[in-house]
Amino acid sequence: MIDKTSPIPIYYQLESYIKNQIEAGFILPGENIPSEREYAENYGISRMTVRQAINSLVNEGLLYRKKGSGTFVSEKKIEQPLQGLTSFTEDMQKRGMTPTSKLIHFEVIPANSFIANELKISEYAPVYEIKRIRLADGEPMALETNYLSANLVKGLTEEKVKASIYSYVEEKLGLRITHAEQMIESVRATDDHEKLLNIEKNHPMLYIQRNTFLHDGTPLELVRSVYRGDRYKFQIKMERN
Ligand code: 16G
Repeated sequence: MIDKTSPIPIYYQLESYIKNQIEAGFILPGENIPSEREYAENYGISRMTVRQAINSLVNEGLLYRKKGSGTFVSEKKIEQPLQGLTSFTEDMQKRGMTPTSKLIHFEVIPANSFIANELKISEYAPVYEIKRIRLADGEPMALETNYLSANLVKGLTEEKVKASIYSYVEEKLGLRITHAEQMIESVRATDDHEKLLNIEKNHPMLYIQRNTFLHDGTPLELVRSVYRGDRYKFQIKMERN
């Protein structure tokens, strides 16, 4: 596995070897990998070289360290396509995962000037402010805050948003959701995220703002979401024209 005569650096050979072991399922997510000492002894290489390989995999997010207990294999990231306009519920169901939501805030508030402008409604008009933790198979993935005009999306209740906002809007209200604009930025986890999403402070997160529209251009929602950076990656197909 390690070829000392190869021009490929040893740390890189070890890195590829560990990666293959993970991909092949020999070491599973949540399991710990052998210690630096074990790798060094088994392959007759220095601990510094082992550390270099492991550090690189930790930086890539494939492994994570837990103080005092070793280095573990991370959960596989969810690869989310960016080209289709889908809901969290649909995304998870398509993957065979069970979506659930933990509602932490539901209130009708007067729109401030920013929200009014985004939703193209007048300032102080009633909007729902909905904060949900989105879970996949019981694991918290994202924290989402939606703003929707209460005059447009009539009859939304706590029960309904615990299920799916998009299916209520489409199936019950008969509105046609057609397009959205989305912005993605990297941020660090705050105290709030730490508590609600069960992650460490300063953890890398993806902040997403989505403005969703109906077929006639009416803004449906403004959504601010924070997704776990260790569990998500976004994918898009591009064509050069
Ligand atoms: C997704 C959307 C969100 C939308 C929600 C509706 C992002 C990145 N994603 O999470 O805008 O409000 O789906 O989901 O913002 P639901 O129909 O399951 O309630």
